[in-house]
Amino acid sequence: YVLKSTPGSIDYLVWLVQRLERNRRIAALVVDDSRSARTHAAALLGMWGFRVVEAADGEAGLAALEADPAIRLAVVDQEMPGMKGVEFTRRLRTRHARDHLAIIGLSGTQNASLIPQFLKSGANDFLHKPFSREEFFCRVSQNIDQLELIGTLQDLATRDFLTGLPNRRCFLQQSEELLPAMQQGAAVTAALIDIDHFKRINDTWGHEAGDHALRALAGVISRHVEEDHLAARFGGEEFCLLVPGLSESAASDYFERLRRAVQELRVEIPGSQVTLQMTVSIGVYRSDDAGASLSRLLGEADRRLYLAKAGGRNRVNS
Ligand code: GH3
Ligand code: MG
Ligand code: MG
Ligand code: MG
Ligand code: MG
Repeated sequence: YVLKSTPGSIDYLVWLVQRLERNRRIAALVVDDSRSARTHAAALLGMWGFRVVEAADGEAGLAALEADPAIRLAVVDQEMPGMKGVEFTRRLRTRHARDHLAIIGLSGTQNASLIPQFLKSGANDFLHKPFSREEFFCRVSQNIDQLELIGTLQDLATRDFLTGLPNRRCFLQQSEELLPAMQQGAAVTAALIDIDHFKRINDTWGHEAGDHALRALAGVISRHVEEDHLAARFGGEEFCLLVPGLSESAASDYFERLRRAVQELRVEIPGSQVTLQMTVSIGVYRSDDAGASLSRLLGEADRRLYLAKAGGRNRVNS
């Protein structure tokens, strides 16, 4: 990790406090059969703010990880009775990907082939015992920084910047993944939601007011959906939904309620006296054909959206 400023300066203290605050939200697992080595590593991690979970062997380590999803770092000794560190690492990686968990191998031996074995088994890094405090902190911090960076990049790649909803790419990927399970014995409903005459809102009140309207609509949609419904900003002023398990009448009620909630929405534009209103047109396609593809569902919803627009807007067409 990169030390941002001189130790002892105020900047340094601020950096240190931020680091401790961040680490407090993260749990670290130490897997080592030697009680003294385990306690030492745990104490160092504790000093850095981490909540520490200890395990004396591989089986206990695997159980700890299953029980505690807050664990984002595992420090793993090689020489242990039963499962060795390399084998433990291999087993961890089948369940916990690199974007969720960092693994640091540990060993006191000088066996040169051990480091590549750890790395090939999925470890991010390696430390020789005994290690200095400073090296330990550097390696731990660098690995946690990397996890954080991956998280930030994943967020940027999957979330729509303006509204905070999943973006189109994320929606398509998740839908492709979840659609087969959704279609098991249940109908799936796809919908496209498009703001009516949105260009007029931009033209009349400015692009920034338009952005407020988009965020407000995203808020309405977010509050409307339930946990197993997929919602996203599909692009521009168009949003999409994929909802499993609705009967025909439940689907029409669901989208009619959404349409009405948008119609009743009042969007205050900060710094002006303007309060915006908007309406949406919604194209809905419900299918209980378990083989219906995502592109078919969305294509049919789009056709129905077009009809809702042609029919006068501010309506649900299914
Ligand atoms: P219709 O009822 O037929 O859908 O009319 P419309 O005006 O809503 O549709 P049109 O496709 O003509 O215009 C969509 C507008 O949405 C044009 C574009 O500038 C605007 N838009 C797209 N993305 C954004 C955005 O992120 N912010 C703002 N403010 N406007 C956007
Ligand atoms: Mg050991
Ligand atoms: Mg259009
Ligand atoms: Mg529109
Ligand atoms: Mg549009």
